[in-house]
Amino acid sequence: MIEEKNKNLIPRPPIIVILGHIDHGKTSLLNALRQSGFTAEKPGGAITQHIGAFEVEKDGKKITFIDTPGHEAFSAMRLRGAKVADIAVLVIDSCEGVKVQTKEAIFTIKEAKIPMIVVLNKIDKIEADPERVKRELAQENILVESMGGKVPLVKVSAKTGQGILELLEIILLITEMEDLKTSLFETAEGIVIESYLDNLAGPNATLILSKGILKIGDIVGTSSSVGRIKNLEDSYGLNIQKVEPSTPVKVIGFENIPIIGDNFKIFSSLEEAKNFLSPTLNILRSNTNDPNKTGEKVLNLILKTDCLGSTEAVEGILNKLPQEKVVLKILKSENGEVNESDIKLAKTFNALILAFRVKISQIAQSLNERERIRIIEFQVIYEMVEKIRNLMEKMLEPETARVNLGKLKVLVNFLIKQNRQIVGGKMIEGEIKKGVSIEVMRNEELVGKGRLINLQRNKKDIERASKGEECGILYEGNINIEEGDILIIYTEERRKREL
Ligand SMILES: Nc1nc2c(ncn2[C@@H]2O[C@H](COP(=O)(O)OP(=O)(O)OP(=O)(O)O)[C@@H](O)[C@H]2O)c(=O)[nH]1
Ligand SMILES: [Mg+2]
Repeated sequence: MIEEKNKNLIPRPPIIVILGHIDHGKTSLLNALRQSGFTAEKPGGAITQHIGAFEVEKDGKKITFIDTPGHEAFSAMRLRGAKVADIAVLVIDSCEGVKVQTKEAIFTIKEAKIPMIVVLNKIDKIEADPERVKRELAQENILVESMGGKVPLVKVSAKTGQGILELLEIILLITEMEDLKTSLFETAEGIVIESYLDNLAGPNATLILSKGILKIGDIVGTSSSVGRIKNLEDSYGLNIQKVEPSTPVKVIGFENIPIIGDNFKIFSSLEEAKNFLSPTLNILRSNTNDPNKTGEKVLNLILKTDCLGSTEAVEGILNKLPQEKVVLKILKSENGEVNESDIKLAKTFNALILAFRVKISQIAQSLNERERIRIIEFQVIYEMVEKIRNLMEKMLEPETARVNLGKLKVLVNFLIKQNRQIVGGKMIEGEIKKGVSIEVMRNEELVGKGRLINLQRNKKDIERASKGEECGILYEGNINIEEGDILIIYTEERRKREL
């Protein structure tokens, strides 16, 4: 029986996950690997905020690459990438060396128990110091081949193309050793790599099959969504009729966006697929009422994002903000453009709308001309986080900090007119300057408070007077100042409170 089954097994292309610290050149490397002239999803240098899957062909052999973001907020995406992959490529900037997310990636790769290839990128730069990076890797218990270890290392420049062929060859070599097999005769199943809501085409998902063949017209289901496949698109944007294991494919036909990381299967009917839907799904999305959040003030938020991966990252990073003083409450978190009901909800709960990589619908825009709900549109996660942090800090009462500047001994009171007086005196400590507040001390007791209106010497305005100097002041306050009084000069600064 087993033998019979084995006969059906055929080799399948390897799935390679590209991991590494932010900006170390993962997406650039992938572009270089594709070397096909196709423009990538994002220009080099922009922060990757999505997982991307692409297929590359070398000597007639297919290889699937999964690009992951290096920003700290996306650890869940990196983890998922490593879970579906057969081999990991750890990209390290040869000038920067091992960084926080490099270490995280090493941990993730070890957890996934998959072979690793170290790529030292940006080798074209004069600051490149591969030997230092190798030593840093050794400290993380990664011994590369030239250091007597087993982990292959390739020096690469995504910019010039140096080392790219060598990397492809190493990948194919490891693939042969891994002996990756699949069957085309079993019912198709696999994993959801990415999903998002396209305003025109509807729910959109990128899938990778582990076995079987997926065709247009098939009924697919995950624990979160079902649908009949209307369209299949390969990683070059070309429409295809069917797809085999390991090749990433964009699928249109799901009734709503499936959760990324979910497994999918083929069903014989929509009813059967719907039975597979998880009844506990909503629990997953209601993570906002954390009892640990105790702050006395609340900032209500409505979160609109382009895909579930973004939702997860944005929620994750918002939850990391300190919330002892101001609590962030996410009223609703959803994929898709900002719509009329978001504006209405925001109005009811005095909420702020965060729009991450999504548009605002026409109707919502015109409604908002009247409602004037604050909508923050953003493309880059950490810029948004700083904005929210600022808004939270603005909600806190400012702290006033008192700074004592000096003391003046009153020698004479020239004139009293209502609550204003002209007083002459000598600075016995520190200094006095315009804009200060004044406390009046008599026999070491506080008898009154006021402020400085003007400062003069010899009837001319001056900016300041220091210890030992005499000056005349125009004082406004609630007490008649007498000869011999000591005036305490101080300022009160209002400081923004921190979270
Ligand atoms: N000189 C040089 N610059 C490179 C090389 N590879 C990438 N870069 C530059 O490094 C910057 C970051 O490159 P990306 O490919 O966006 O880096 P990334 O690792 O995908 O970044 P995230 O996805 O945000 O984690 C860009 O400005 C690239 O042009 C290289 O081999 N040589
Ligand atoms: Mg990138």
